[in-house]
Parts: sequence; structure tokens; C-alpha cells
Amino acid sequence: MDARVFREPMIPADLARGVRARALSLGFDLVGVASAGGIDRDAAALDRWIDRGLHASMGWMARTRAERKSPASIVEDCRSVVCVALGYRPAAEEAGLPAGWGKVARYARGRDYHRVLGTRLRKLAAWIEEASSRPARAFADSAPVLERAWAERAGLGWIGKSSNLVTRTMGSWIVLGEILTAAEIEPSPGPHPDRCGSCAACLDACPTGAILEPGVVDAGRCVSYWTIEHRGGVAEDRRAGNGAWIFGCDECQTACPWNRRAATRASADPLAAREDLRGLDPVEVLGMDATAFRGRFSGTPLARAGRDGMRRNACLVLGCARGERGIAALRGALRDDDPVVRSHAAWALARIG
Ligand code: B12
Ligand code: SF4
Ligand code: SF4
Repeated sequence: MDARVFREPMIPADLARGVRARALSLGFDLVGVASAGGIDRDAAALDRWIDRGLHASMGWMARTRAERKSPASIVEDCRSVVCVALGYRPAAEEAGLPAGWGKVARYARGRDYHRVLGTRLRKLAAWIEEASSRPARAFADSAPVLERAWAERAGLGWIGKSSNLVTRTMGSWIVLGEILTAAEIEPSPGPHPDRCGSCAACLDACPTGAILEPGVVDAGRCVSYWTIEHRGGVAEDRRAGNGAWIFGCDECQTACPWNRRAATRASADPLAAREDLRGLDPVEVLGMDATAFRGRFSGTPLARAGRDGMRRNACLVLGCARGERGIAALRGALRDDDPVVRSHAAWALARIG
């Protein structure tokens, strides 16, 4: 079904078939289409979340609240949302890390997913534009879009109690992207029914009690927020709960029964985990200069935290581990140029005693 042989724009059902075929040939694991409109439950949940201040210092979530509720504010006359997912569960079972090392969230151990998804989605969007003669724009966590809500409506999976989108085939070990388009594309059967049932494993597993109630995460308690999104010092009462996470946190996902049976990815896949990012030595991270930081982390999601952010996280990991190994590096960091690294090194030393 090559769009170029059609003079007239395709009808919605043909567009849906074409989108699906192309998305799968581009290497996406899951694809579905939702008609734009009717995410009232999620819009109301977003309002409650922001009004309760659960977005912590992510002021951009509050500033873009109106756009998040309305795809038409991003693409004029938006009619359809094409949702895709790419899985990242590693093929091999994981060996343990050396004592005192920092854990890296699974999604962050390979190439930056924004780039991988973005490149493929733009190709899909170009095809939609050509086939429908209507505008189509591609995003992967790069615009104010309620990505999980749209993916649920497009039938990819359901928003679980952890607030992650969980799928039957890949669990929640997936990243999401979407295309907003003014093209009328036949929607997929959706929304996906809830499959959490009476399970509450993610709520029990969260080390900081960040999942306040099913589907509601308090960012201000979430290790992922503090180690990835937050700039500056980590609140004092949140440091001890950080545990060994140096970037992100996977506890609510590791506990999920759907993730244990999730499909794994071949080592050649574009998000394949790099062995050297499976875990990090916090002493080494603390000692990284700008060149070493770029050399190791550029092109990966870890670059988002920045060099000082990662060194701050390294202090948290060392302080939580309370081992003697980090003492010399932490003492050196007391004279660091960055005040946040200095104060977190002092905190870690005090904890080690
Ligand atoms: C802000 C943000 C964060 C924040 C806040 C998390 C949060 N839960 O909102 C922080 C920094 C903490 C974070 C952490 C993570 N994130 Co994040 N994050 C985002 C971002 C940019 C916006 C999310 C958002 O809109 N939050 C607003 C709140 C209101 O929405 P929500 O939590 O999803 O809540 C929904 C449910 O409550 C639902 N709902 C309503 N009523 C009810 C009732 C019930 C019973 C239930 C179950 C649900 C429900 O409605 C709400 C709106 O849809 C998205 C990208 C995007 N543009 O969407 C990525 C995104 C959600 N993050 C992603 C990832 C991978 C993560 C981490 C797994 C990373 C990690 N390993 O460290 C963790 C997971 C933590 C968690 N349990 O959520 C992926 C999720 C993939 C997936 N399978 O779901 C996304 C989609 C990015 C992407 N493009 O792939 N993230
Ligand atoms: S990412 Fe970690 S801290 Fe955040 S909700 Fe999940 S288990 Fe809790
Ligand atoms: S751990 Fe259980 S409750 Fe939480 S998302 Fe997975 S299935 Fe749902």
C-alpha cells in the first residue's frame, strides 16, 4: 500500500492498515490509534495531580497543563493520535553489581530513546502526511502530551496502579511515542481493559511510599524524580530513601508480575543495554571531569542529569551504602566547585560516620 500511487487521500480504514504495517516495519513493537478527544478521566487526574503539588519542582508540568489536555493545541484540527511503543527488556538475565555500586534504571542503559523513537516516528509521520494530505507531527516525550493516557486509549496497554503503562506482551518495560495528526484514521479497539486486578505489588515495593494511591505518584517522594529531573539539592528527608539508585528507579516495575513474563529484546536492538551502564561505580562518577562525563554518557538518557547532578547522585549512593570505600573521594568533594556536590558529600560523610 504505497501512498504515492494514490491520487486521493486514503480512507480512514486504509490509513489505519498502512500506519500499522509501516510502524511494525520501522521496528516498533506495538502500535495503535486513538481518536483525539475524550480523555476526561486523565485530564481531571492531571488537574488533581498538579493542584495537590505532586509535580514537585517540575513547573513545566503546571505551565503546560492546558496543552496536555488538548492535542488540538499542538496540531491544529488534530483528529487522531497514533501511539507506538518500543520495548527494552534486556535479553540476558542480570548478574548482581559489585557492593556499593549505583543502579541505573533499565530504560537508560542504552541509546537515548527520544532519538531512537523520534527518527522512526518522523518517517511514519511523513508517510501519514503523504497518504492523507493532512499534517502529522511526531513526539517522544518531547511535547506536552499525556502519553500514557493516549496509549491506553489506542489499546496498547492499561495504566497500572504504578501509573506506568503496562502491556500484556512487554509489561511496562516500554517507552512511548506518538504522532498527532489532522488525518482521520480508524481508531484501534480501546481503551485497553485494566489487568491489575487485586494486585498491589508496586505499591508495596516502592521504597519511599511514592505511590500514594493506585495510579497516583507523588514526584516529591519518587527516587526517579530526585535522581533524574530535580536540579539542585535533594531534600534532606529524601536522601536516606534513595538507596543504591544513581539514575532513575525501577522498583515498582521489577515488582510487577506482568514484567516477569515480558518479552525480551535481542542484543542488536536499538535500545540494547550497554554493559558499562548496567551499574556505575559512584567513586568513579564523583571523580569525572567534563570530558570523562561526555565520553561516557553523551547520547544516553544519563546526560539529562548533567555532570553535577550525577555527582550529587553518586554522593547519595555512597551515603546510603555507608561503606568506607567512598570516604577519600567524598573528602575530596568537600572542596568541589559545585555547592550541591559539596553539601551532599558532607551529608554522605556524616552518614558514614
Ligand atoms: C513527569 C514524568 C515523570 C515524573 C512523574 C511521574 C508520573 N507518574 O507522572 C517522574 C520524574 C517521577 C517520572 C518517573 C518515571 N518515568 Co516518566 N514521565 C513523565 C512525563 C514527562 C509526564 C507524565 C505525566 O503526564 N504525569 C502526570 C500524571 C497526572 O499522570 P500519570 O502519573 O501518568 O497518571 C495517570 C493515571 O493516574 C491515570 N488515572 C486516572 N485515574 C486513574 C485511576 C486508576 C485506578 C489508575 C490506575 C490510573 C488513573 O490518569 C493520569 C493521566 O493519564 C511522561 C512523558 C509524557 N509526556 O507523558 C514520562 C513517562 C510517563 N515516563 C516514563 C518512564 C519510563 C518513567 C520511569 C519508569 C523512569 C525510571 N525507570 O526511573 C519512572 C516511573 C515512575 C512512575 N511510577 O511513574 C515513560 C513511561 C512508560 C510506561 N511504560 O508507562 C513516559 C511515558 C516517557 C516515555 N515517552 O516513554 N516520570
Ligand atoms: S520509580 Fe521508584 S520511587 Fe518512584 S514510584 Fe516507582 S518504585 Fe517508587
Ligand atoms: S505491580 Fe500489580 S498493581 Fe502494580 S502495575 Fe503491575 S499488575 Fe498493576
